[in-house]
Amino acid sequence: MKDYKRILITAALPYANGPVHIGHMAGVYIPADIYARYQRAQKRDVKFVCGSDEHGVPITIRAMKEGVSPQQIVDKYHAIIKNSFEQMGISFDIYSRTSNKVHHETASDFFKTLYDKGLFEEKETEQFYDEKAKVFLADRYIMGTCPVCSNPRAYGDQCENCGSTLSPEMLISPHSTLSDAVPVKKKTKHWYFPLQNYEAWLKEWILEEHKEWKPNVYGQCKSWLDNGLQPRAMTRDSNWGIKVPLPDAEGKVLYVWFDAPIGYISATKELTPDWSKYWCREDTKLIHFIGKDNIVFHCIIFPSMLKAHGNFVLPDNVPANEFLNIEGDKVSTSRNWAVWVNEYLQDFKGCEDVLRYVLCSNAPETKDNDFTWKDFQEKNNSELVAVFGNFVNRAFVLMHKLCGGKVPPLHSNLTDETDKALMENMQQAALHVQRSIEEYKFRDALFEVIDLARKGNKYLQEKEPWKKSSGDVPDNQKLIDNCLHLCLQLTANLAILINPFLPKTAGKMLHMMKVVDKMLDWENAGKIKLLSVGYSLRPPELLFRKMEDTEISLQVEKLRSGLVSAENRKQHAERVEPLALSMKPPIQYDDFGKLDLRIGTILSAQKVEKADKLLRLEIDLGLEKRTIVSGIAQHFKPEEIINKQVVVVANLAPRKMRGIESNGMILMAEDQEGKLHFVKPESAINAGAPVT
Ligand code: B3M
Ligand code: ZN
Repeated sequence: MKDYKRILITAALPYANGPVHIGHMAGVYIPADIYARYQRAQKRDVKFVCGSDEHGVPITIRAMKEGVSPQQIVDKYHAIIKNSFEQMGISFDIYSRTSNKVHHETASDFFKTLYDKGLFEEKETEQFYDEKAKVFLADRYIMGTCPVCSNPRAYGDQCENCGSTLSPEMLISPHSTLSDAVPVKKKTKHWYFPLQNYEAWLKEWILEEHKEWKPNVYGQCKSWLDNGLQPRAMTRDSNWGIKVPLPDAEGKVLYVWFDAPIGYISATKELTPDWSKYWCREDTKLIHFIGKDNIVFHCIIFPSMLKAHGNFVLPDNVPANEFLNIEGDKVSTSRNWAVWVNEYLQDFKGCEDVLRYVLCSNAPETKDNDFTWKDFQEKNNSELVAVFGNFVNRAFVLMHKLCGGKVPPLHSNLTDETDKALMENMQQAALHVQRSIEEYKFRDALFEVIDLARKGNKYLQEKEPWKKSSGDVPDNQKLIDNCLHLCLQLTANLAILINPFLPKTAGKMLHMMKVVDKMLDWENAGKIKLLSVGYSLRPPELLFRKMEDTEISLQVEKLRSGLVSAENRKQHAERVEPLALSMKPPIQYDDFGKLDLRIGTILSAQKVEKADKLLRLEIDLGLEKRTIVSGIAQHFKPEEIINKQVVVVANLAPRKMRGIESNGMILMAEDQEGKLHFVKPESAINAGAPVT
């Protein structure tokens, strides 16, 4: 093991051609984030970089389908993706994008360096060309039957069904994805990188020096190397991308898989003037988190480029994951068989950690795995709520009830074997979690944390401090003290251990314990004196809520009803996610005239019990007051909106919500981020004024 001084963590740059789905999260971003948070807790020098991949065919195809420019596509999806990551608590030090100037310069310079070293082979070859669309058909512009698995929808660069890397020539009965035309061959010039020259070195570097890489990664590399490497074109005919920085290269751009990984370097440059410390010194530990379809690019092609360039470090590890299926079926964006993170965040506000939990405990670390909504509910209800949340809650409730809300002392002379075993468990768990994370075994690590909470519950069950409170035996209070002292120290330990996985939950626990972030430093893990005796703690807050059957079946239904069948897939592709939300069909003036819209003033607002989305509003409508229940609780604090004016649909038939009769509705506007804003008059006017 090398003695590393700093750690540079990269997560695959998602294509900005659509939102991210839970498969991306489980495979790449959640493991990368756990690793980054853990390393920061170890107080190591860490940088965690990522950004949007904004070039290549996936972008231009999406632009054509939506009938807008590639720039509009990347702007739209970059914002959506960035927002999803932020809300999910993915703690990138920077989330950049490959359309940035610094990236264009860095990638250009990289290409120039290899060119000046005479490393490219310039070749004119015949390539597939679509005469209708007047485009050369590389990568995803061309489709056909996969020679490996016979999937009829394999792309010119890859088969999404079996994961094979392909070239257009390998496809059986190829056709253009743009026009469906059968392509013809046409001459074009490109710059090829002679991968075969790096074969011997790669064999040594990977097959000999990195035997510790995950078997799925090592195996894929070995099979590539056993099959022999070929020169690979590093340029494309296109006008979207980074221009080839050579004089006679009109209409040529860098191949997206040439520029995208260099994006890791550009993002680091953008992050810190110290970037070269992370990229150019041997004592940096570079780790690439990716999905299995990116293995060859990160283990073979990019390292060969880095080696050829000569100035940069090579990855120490590439802990790629397999794929996450959904309800037994492969994720397919064209069939819309996916759970989109931005939609999850809308539907399950405040439950970001639940998704992190389920996706980590179910991560496809060694083989493809399955996500089901039932399992999501089950894991939430029987592990997060019933084990982890329950233990923390019991410890706090009992401490308030039996120890006056303060951390009780530990009377060492009275500790027994059960107490000692619990202390031992805390220390062991910390070591185990640490070892597993360092070995990229995040599922095992998380299991260990929950298991420790489970042991806490068992301990409480055995000790039954609530039964001891009668007070007639002299040592009773001391025994209660010991039990709750240890339970609270265990809670503090659980906060440290869960922090890399469920950071928001750890934050809530810190708040309850009234301690600062520093307590979460990893050096505290396994210690049994984290909370001082006599220190008063806050009342418990609910860490997790139960997931009801109805919300789960709604999700299953949503998934099934969103499924696009093979036949109408084409229309769907043209229809999905237009930049402006699709308009509703026209109505007559009379339809509009039926609405009675009024200006109202909010007189009071309060949360509706057991409904985290609802506020109960009393609204002044001029001649009368109204009660309106509105689903805006996650956007506004009740006290913030008193006296605000709103537009009310005043003649909406009454409706009961959570037992409260709601008489009307208020109008809201939703912004790009999904945040709600009131629609209101420019300056205050009389309540009851009609809106016409
Ligand atoms: N954008 C491919 C993908 O999303 C690609 C990753 C680039 S990492 C440098 O699968
Ligand atoms: Zn295939």
